[in-house]
Amino acid sequence: MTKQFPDGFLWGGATAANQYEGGFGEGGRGFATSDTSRAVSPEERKSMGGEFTTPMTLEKLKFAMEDTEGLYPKRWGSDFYHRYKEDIALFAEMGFKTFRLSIAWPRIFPKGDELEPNEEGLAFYDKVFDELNKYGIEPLVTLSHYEFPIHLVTEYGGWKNRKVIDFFVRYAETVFNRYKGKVKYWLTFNEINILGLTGYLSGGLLFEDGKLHLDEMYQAVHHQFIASALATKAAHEIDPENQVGMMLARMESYPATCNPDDIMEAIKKDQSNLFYSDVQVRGEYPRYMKRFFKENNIELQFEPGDEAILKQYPVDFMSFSYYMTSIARANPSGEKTSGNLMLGESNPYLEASDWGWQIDPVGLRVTLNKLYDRYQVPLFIVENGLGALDKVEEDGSIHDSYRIDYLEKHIEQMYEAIEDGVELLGYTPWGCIDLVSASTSEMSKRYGFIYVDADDQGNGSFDRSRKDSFFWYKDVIATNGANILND
Ligand code: BGP
Repeated sequence: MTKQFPDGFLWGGATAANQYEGGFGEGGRGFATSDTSRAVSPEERKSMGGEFTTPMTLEKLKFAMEDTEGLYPKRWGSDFYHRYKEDIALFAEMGFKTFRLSIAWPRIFPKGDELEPNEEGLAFYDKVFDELNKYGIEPLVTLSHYEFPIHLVTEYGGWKNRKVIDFFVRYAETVFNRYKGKVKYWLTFNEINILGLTGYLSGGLLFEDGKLHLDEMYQAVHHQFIASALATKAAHEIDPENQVGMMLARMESYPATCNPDDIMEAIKKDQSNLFYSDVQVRGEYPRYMKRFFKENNIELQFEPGDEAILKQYPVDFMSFSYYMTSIARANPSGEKTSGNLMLGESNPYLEASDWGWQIDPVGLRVTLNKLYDRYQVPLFIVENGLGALDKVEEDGSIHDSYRIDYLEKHIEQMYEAIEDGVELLGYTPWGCIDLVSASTSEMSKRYGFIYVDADDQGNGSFDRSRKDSFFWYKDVIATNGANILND
C-alpha cells in the first residue's frame, strides 16, 4: 500500500506581516511595536533574543521611534508589500494549498482606537487574497502576530488595559466582514503564550523598572483570552464557514530522568505551556493555575460574564509552532542551550541547528499525540522549520540539503501521528520565503524554500530565487507526501 497524507491535507507555508511585509509608513499604516525591534548582534543573541525578551520602557520606545541611525529590519521585511504577486506565483508553482500570513493591525487601524478603518490598508489585503484565490490557495490569516499599534501602548498601556478588547474586536469584525468569502481560516493571537515571556511585542506592555510583572502579564493574557473568544463569536456570526484557531508556541518537556521529582517538574512545565490552550480550547481556566496565581500573589480581575464568554466561544481548532523540545529537571545545573522561547538544558540525544535550537522530529509525533489526546479538536502545525545560513553558489543555486533533511524527518513523524489517529489539518513550515528573524531581526537566519537577496543590514536586490528545497517541497505536495514516505 502506498503511504501518503489524507486527501485535502493543507500543505503550505507561513509568514507574518511584522517580519515579511515591509511597506513601513506606506498606505497609511501606523507605527507598530515590531517597528522598534532593533537588529541584534551575534553577541547579544547569545544571551537569548536581545530585544525580544528584554523588558521595554517608554524611553527606549521613544528613542526607537525617532532614531534615524539604528537598524530596524522588520520595517522592510522581505518587501512582500510590493512583491506579493511574484511571491504568490512562486507559492503556486510549489503547489501550495494554503498560505499563512498575518494582517498588520496598524495597517487597518493605524492608531488602533479609531472608529473607521483605513481603506488603503483594507484594499491591500483584498489584492493579496484575490491573488491567492486566483491560484486556488486558501489563506490562513493571523490577526495579531507580534505587532501591535504603538498608540495603544503609549495611550492605553497595551493589553493590560481592558479597553483594548473592544479595539481588537472592532478590528476583527472589520476584517471578517470585508474578507467574507475570501478567507475562512483565522488565528487570533500568534503564540499567545509568548505574552507570558516578553510582554511587549504582542502585548504592548512596558515595564519601567526593567522587570517583568507577572500580575500585569497575566491580566493582559486574560484580556487576550476574552478578545479571542469574542472574535470567535463574531467570526461565526458573520460567516458560519469561518474556522477560528488558537495558536500556541508548543514546548514539549521531557523529564531529565525517571526521578519522580523530575517527572513532576515536567508536568509543571507542560502545564505552564498548555494553560493557554486549556483556556482557549476547553473554555475555562484550569485548576492548576489557581495554585500558581495564589503562590505568586496574582489576583486576576474578571468582569461578570467573563467566564461565560470563555465557555461559550472556544476555538474550532488548535494550531501551534513546533521547533524543539525541552528538558525538565527539578534541581537544574549544567549547560544551557538556546531556543525560540527560553534557555534550557540540552538533550544529549539530539543535534542542534546553527542557532543552537535542538532538532527533535519524534518530539513532534509525541506532541501531536499528547495534544490530540487532551483536546480532541483538529490540529494544525502552522510553524516548523530550520533557521540556517545558506550559501549561494556562483551559478546562483542554493543546495540546502540540511533543510530538506530536517523537514523530511518532521513530515515522516506527522504521518506517523496521523496513523496514530491524530486529526491534522495541515502543515505550513515557517518562513517559506526568507524573512527577518523574530528573535534577532537577522535576515541571515533563513528558513525559506525561496531565497531573498538581502543581508542583515537590508542591502541587496531583494530578488527571489529557488533553493533546492523549493523543488523538493513541490514534489512532496504533488505526491501528497508519497515521494518521501515510500522511498
Ligand atoms: C516563532 C514566531 C515566528 C518566527 C519563528 C522563528 O516563535 O511565531 O514569528 O519568527 O518563531 O523564530 P526566529 O525568527 O526567531 O528564528
